[in-house]
This record gives sequence, C-alpha cells and structure tokens, in this order.
Amino acid sequence: MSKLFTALPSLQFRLMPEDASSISGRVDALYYFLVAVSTFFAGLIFVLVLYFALRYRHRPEVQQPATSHTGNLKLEITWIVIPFVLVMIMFGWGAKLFVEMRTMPPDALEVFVVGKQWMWKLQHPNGRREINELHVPVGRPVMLRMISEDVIHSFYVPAFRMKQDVLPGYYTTAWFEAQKTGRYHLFCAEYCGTEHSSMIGQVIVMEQEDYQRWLAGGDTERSVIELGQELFTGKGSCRTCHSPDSGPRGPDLTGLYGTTVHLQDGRKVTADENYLRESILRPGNKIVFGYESLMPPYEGQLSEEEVLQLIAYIKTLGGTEAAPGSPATRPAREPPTTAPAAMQPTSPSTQPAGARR
Ligand code: HEC
Ligand SMILES: [Cu+2]
Repeated sequence: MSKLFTALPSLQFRLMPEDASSISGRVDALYYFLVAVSTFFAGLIFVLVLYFALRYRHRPEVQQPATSHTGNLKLEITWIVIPFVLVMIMFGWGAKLFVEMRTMPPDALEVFVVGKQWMWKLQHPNGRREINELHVPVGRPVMLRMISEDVIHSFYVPAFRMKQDVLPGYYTTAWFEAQKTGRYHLFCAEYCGTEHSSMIGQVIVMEQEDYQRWLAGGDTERSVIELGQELFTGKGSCRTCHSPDSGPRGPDLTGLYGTTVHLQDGRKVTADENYLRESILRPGNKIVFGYESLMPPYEGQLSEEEVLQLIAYIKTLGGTEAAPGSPATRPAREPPTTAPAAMQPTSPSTQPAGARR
C-alpha cells in the first residue's frame, strides 16, 4: 500500500517512513490491518447511529410498543464472536511479530551502544568507534547491546521500524537487518533533557565490501575483546583475584557466562550480561556462594564502554553460549547441601551446579 503512495511522485506524500529492514514491511502490514479494521467499524457505527437516529426518531403518530425486547441470542452471539475473532487475529499476528523482533539472531553482528546526554556512542567488535553514526552492512542481522550513562534514552530508526529504550544501569538489546543501502534517520525517542531534539544521527547501510573497507579504515588497533583483556590484566587488576589458580581470593571466571550461579543468600541467578555488569560494579549485591565479599566495587572507576569490553572478554572465556552443545565447562564449586535449610529447594534437585538454565 505504501508503494501506491511512493508510486505517485507528484504527490510527494508518504504515509509511512521508508521501509528498509527485513521486518518493516510486515510491521506495516499489521498496522494497515489494524487501521482497516478500526476504520471499517468506526464507519459502520457512525452510519448506524445516523440511520437509527433518523429511523426511530420521536414521532407523535407512532405508538410506543407495549412490550420491550429482552434480547436476541443470535445477534448477541454474532457481536461477541466477530470482534473476538478479529482481536485474536490481531493478538496472534502481533505476538508473532513481537517475538521475532525480540529474539536475537545468534549470528548477528554485535554493536555496542552507549547513550548519554546528548549523543550516541557506538563501538564495533573490531574496536572502531563512532558517534551519532552507525555503519552497518546490508543483508546481515545486527544486534545492538545498549546502555545509558545517565537518563533513559530510546534508540529509534523509523525506516527499520525499530525502537528500544536505552536504560541507565541495565543492558537492553535490539536487532535489525537492513535490506537497502542508504542513509536512515536515527532518533532518540525518549525525552532526555534540554537538547533531546538534537540527539539525532544516521544509520549508514553499506554493501558488504564497502562495509569491510570502512571497518578497516579506522585507526583501530585493538578489538573490543582485546581491550577487555587488557583491562582485565592491567588497569582493572581483575586477574590478581580471577584466574584458574587464584584459589579462594576469587572464582575462576572460565566458563562462567550463561551458567547458573549459586549465591550466598540461596538465590540462583543466570550469569548473563546484566549479572556480569552488576558483579563488576557492585559485587556486594550478589555474593557468590563459598566466597567472601572481597572484591572492591568498580562503580565510578570504569566507564560503561570499559564494562562492555570486560564483559565481551569474560564471554570469550567460555560458557554456555560460547560453546553451544557442549556440557557446562564449569566445575561444581558450591555445595548446595551446606546452604541454610530454608533455602533448600523443596524437591531434591538433580541439576548439577553450573548447569544451564
Ligand atoms: C580483591 C580481589 C578481586 C578483584 C581485584 C576483582 N575481583 Fe571479582 N570477585 C572477587 C571475589 C572474592 C568474588 C566472589 C564474591 C562476590 O561475588 O563478590 C568476585 C566475583 C566476581 C564476579 C562474579 C563471579 C561469579 O562466579 O559469579 C565477576 C564477574 C567478577 N568478580 C569480575 C571481576 C572483574 C571484571 C574484575 C576487574 C575489573 C574483578 N572481578 C576484580 C574478587 C576480586
Ligand atoms: Cu536521548
């Protein structure tokens, strides 16, 4: 339908922004369906209201019927079933699309996004950075791992029908696959202060070869993982407490990512990106079972970029997602039997420590 409008250049009118991602055409189709259903019923109700108002207007010569209707089963079933079917179609269709939009493709290119008042800072896996511009290859899924340094922002690319809040203190993700080369608007879609309206940028979709050339063109020396490793052994001095032979000073982080971590207070958490971030910045919040709270909080000492780099490095140390299909590499190290009785699972758990979710 949007083709209809773009096919008439003389009108210079677009009902929708350009559609340039693998999902945008389908989001539009659902939207048009909602608009069509709403328009049809709004029109029908409008016409019927007018018709009944005229047809049954008060006339002195017409007698009021002595009995009043108590109901009409067939009519009532009709007006229950038709709207029910329609909204269930909307629900099923919308849910299917939503799940697809929220399921990150495993082979996606990961780009790190840090929002701050009032700019977008981005970093590619090879280390190349950019501000308010995002270069991506065409026809390849791109996943954004995003966080804010200050207030809530929202990463919005209308041409991709993609919008995701960017929060302080918590990673959110989004993905898209651009299908047309070109330049597309990037907006912040969450009011974030005085210069919110200037927090704008561009997504530049390039052919594969152009993208590779662009990626290599920066003055990048180290990849995100290498930067993380450098922090781990250098400035962060994480290695003094986290290495296979660090003993009781700190747990070995090998194979940690994606596993279940048993905490001192009996809780079990999945070692995902948000857990790793919290463990680095505020380790006291979640103490690993069997360890002392020796780790200093790194809050205020590491930038969000640095934390992202550390996490990218820790993920390379192995874990569920790094080695799909292989058994959990992490040895059991927390004897759940010594946990307080109240924290024991109600049924005897056969799940080994460090099991996958
Ligand atoms: C003084 C020693 C020490 C230093 C330095 C240290 N840690 Fe820790 N770390 C610990 C201890 C002890 C624990 C376990 C207790 C806890 O959860 O706080 C831990 C826990 C963790 C965990 C959770 C591990 C798990 O098995 O769930 C992560 C992730 C982590 N540290 C990352 C880091 C990173 C990254 C750095 C460097 C920026 C660092 N640590 C520096 C001692 C340290
Ligand atoms: Cu903003």
